[in-house]
Amino acid sequence: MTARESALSRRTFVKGSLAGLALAGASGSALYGCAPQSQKDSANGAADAPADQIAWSQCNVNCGGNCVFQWHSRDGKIVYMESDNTGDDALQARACLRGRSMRRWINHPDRLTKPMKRVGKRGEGKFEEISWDEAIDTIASELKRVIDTYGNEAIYVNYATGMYSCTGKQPGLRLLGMLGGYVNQAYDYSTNMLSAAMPFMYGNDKEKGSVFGPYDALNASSFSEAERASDLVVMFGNSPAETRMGGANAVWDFARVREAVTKRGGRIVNIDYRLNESSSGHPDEWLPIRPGTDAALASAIAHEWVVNDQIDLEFLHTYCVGYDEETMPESAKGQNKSYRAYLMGEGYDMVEKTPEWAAPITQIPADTIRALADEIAAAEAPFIAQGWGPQRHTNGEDTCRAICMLPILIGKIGLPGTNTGQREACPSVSLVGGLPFENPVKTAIPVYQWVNAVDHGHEMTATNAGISGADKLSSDIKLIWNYAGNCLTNQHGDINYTHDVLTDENKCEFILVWDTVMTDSAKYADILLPDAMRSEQLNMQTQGYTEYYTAVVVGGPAQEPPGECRSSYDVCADIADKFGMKDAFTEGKTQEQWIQELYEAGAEADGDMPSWDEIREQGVYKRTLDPVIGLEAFRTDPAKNPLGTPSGKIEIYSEQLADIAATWELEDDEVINPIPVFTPGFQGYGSVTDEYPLYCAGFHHKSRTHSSFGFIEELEQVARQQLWMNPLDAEPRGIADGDTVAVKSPAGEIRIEAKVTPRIVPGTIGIPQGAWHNADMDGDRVDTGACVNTLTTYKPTPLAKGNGPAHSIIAQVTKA
Ligand SMILES: Nc1nc2c(c(=O)[nH]1)N[C@H]1C(S)=C(S)[C@@H](COP(=O)(O)OP(=O)(O)OC[C@H]3O[C@@H](n4cnc5c(=O)[nH]c(N)nc54)[C@H](O)[C@@H]3O)O[C@H]1N2
Ligand SMILES: Nc1nc2c(c(=O)[nH]1)N[C@H]1C(S)=C(S)[C@@H](COP(=O)(O)OP(=O)(O)OC[C@H]3O[C@@H](n4cnc5c(=O)[nH]c(N)nc54)[C@H](O)[C@@H]3O)O[C@H]1N2
Ligand code: SF4
Ligand SMILES: [Mo]
Repeated sequence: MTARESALSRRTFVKGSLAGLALAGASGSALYGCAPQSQKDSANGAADAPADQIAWSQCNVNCGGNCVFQWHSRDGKIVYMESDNTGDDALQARACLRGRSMRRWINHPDRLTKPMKRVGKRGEGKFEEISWDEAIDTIASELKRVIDTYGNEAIYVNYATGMYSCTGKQPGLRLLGMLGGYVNQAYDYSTNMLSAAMPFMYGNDKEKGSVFGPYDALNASSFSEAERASDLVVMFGNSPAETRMGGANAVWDFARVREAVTKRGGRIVNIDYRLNESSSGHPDEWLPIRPGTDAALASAIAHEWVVNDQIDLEFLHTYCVGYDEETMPESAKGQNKSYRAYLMGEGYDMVEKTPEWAAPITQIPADTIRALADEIAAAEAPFIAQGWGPQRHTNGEDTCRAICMLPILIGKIGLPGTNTGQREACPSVSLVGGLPFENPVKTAIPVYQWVNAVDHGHEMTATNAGISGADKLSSDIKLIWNYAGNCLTNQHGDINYTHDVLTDENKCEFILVWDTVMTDSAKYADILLPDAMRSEQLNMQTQGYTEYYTAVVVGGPAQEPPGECRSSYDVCADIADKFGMKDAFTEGKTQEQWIQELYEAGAEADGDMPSWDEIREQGVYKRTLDPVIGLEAFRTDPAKNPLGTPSGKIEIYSEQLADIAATWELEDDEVINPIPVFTPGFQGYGSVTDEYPLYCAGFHHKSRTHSSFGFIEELEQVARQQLWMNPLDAEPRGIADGDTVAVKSPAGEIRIEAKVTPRIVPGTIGIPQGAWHNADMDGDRVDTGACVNTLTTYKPTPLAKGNGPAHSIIAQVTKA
């Protein structure tokens, strides 16, 4: 496909614009397949129905799709939505059912429409409407008080992903930066353990041109490359059909991968604790595995390859450090610390990692492990990819590296059709930037540590809590700025514990929440602001992080924001005014002017994007990217293109990790390993008890994006919040499909409907993450909303200090 894939869309486009939306002509609307009856009548001249106003927008939730919305409005009110119908239909970013329900969200009677202040206890959810003046005064004076009393490191901008656009969250960051800054966050909730651990293996060094990113196209190959040249796809906990659902999203790429690979006589193997929707209904092989044990499976496959002489020694000796004694760094030579010594039971735990060893851990029979080892070794171009489920465990830091050992050991890296073991690549191109901001504060906390930083930040250091940019925190967190996120409670770990920390007003003194509906996190606000949604203002966003195409969407507004909702840009400008900084904040520009300027800067840098006037007309600009092969340059010439590791090679053994393990303050059950070994982790393999005899893991659910859309009843009807449970576990408990059950973990208790199904490995239950927490927090705290974070325990992982407990839980289930 050519770069200017948008040519067709320009010809067929139905005109829409900012103020005074142009009316679509009857012939224009007839170009779209699914115009409603009144429109079709109008096109035929049968009735005199009013023509729609058209405005473009995008789905801004954090699923990475950034699917295209084409809003149809009448009398200034959205009436229905079409999705992307521009250009080549193989490249249409068509919205999934969630995106297509956005109108129900935007026009929901529960929309927040006025600023409010808390009148009850924190978390109780009692608020009183106030004026914007009062809200802005309070926010400005609290910011001033906290900065004057505790310094800027007492301000924390909570992790929040509900609004992807070039504005939205950015105005707040720009404002806070101008006020002296805020404590930064390292990593994210998506790839927390992987982002912390993988750079030790594949490197991260800007000067060497090897920068690590969990979403990048440097360390991973694209699905389009698998489609082009792979003959076997092995996926560990990766479900594009659920987590990248929209039109031009990876689910579509994956469908094409399946077609191409099977045509070549190859297969797709999906390793997951449940039969996920990416493989159900297809002839792929599902290998049910106990969650959190992928490193044991990888070790056993590796062991097979060693004993059958299927290892690529030449590759390991040329490109890697630490496979065997020959390539161990000086500091670790002669101590049986190589990866091979681990596999053969000559070092570390002194246990040989045979398939028979792995079988009871993983629940995968030894013969099946052997067959898989043979199949991968025999493939010409195995494409091995892991989703982010396996790393979102308490042993995730080792698991993600252990999976990457598979392509490394057989030298299937940097070659056509292969992948590095990471998730398939996402485009590294952003066509447009966001509102600029700069944070003078350089100190960062690992993202999952914020509750600890509220509770006892002053005790947190580089070696006991993973603080970076400084040796320690200078203050506890005293002010939380929470824009478009539900991570105060719902999406963070251990809601019951977090509630106790947040309700102590001596700890965090001020909480600002900015949302569109009354979420569980919003209940903890001291000031709660209503936001105008993207489709209610001029908006722009570049492509998401999941498709191998690049795009930019510019459009809106499709209707006026309800009540007193305003854009965050305008509100932040008013707060800046209280500090005498309005002009510096706005630079004399409106949000619309910023967006145009950002677009034009992107277009100029790209050289191929349409003009501002053109994009305002066509709404969408997109083009495909060429397939990429992860680490191809390194494979071709490792001397010229070294990795960003200290040795410039793939570090199977990391001296840096060995150093961290020796110098950090760790608890007895916290282990950091220089090589990727199998460790059970906290509430991992072997930790079940009589009281909590089941393993419990989570997964991302198709009826929501996290908690977003969680209140749209129609979506809940499509894919209900249910507990997955194998009949082998349900029957002895007298539980039948559809029963309401109680799930109890060491952290809390929920009520949920049981889905009794052989689609989950026995001994483990599965709960979709993101359901809306609903409990009497002054009473029994039993969560009838069935939010999985009522069950997770707040214990950050050893290296990343991350949200591994998200998928590592032990539990008991009883009939409620
Ligand atoms: N146990 C467990 N916990 C998890 C995970 C897990 O797998 N298991 N996954 C984790 C991951 S990967 C992530 S990314 C996080 C995500 O956690 P969050 O970033 O909190 O994501 P959402 O739950 O989607 O919350 C987004 C919020 O933004 C709001 N919003 C939407 N549009 C607008 C807008 O226009 N303006 C404003 N102001 N607000 C808006 C929504 O109403 C919603 O409250 O959750 C993490 N939590
Ligand atoms: N529909 C929908 N799409 C989304 C989101 C959403 O909430 N809903 N969230 C978006 C965001 S922000 C993110 S970060 C991504 C998340 O993307 P991922 O992190 O990849 O999603 P998960 O569902 O947590 O995990 C992927 C798969 O891993 C499996 N799994 C869990 N633990 C293990 C394990 O130990 N071993 C193995 N082999 N498999 C395991 C799960 O059953 C699941 O099928 O998705 C994005 N897309
Ligand atoms: S796939 Fe994701 S971005 Fe696309 S419409 Fe669905 S929720 Fe929105
Ligand atoms: Mo995420």
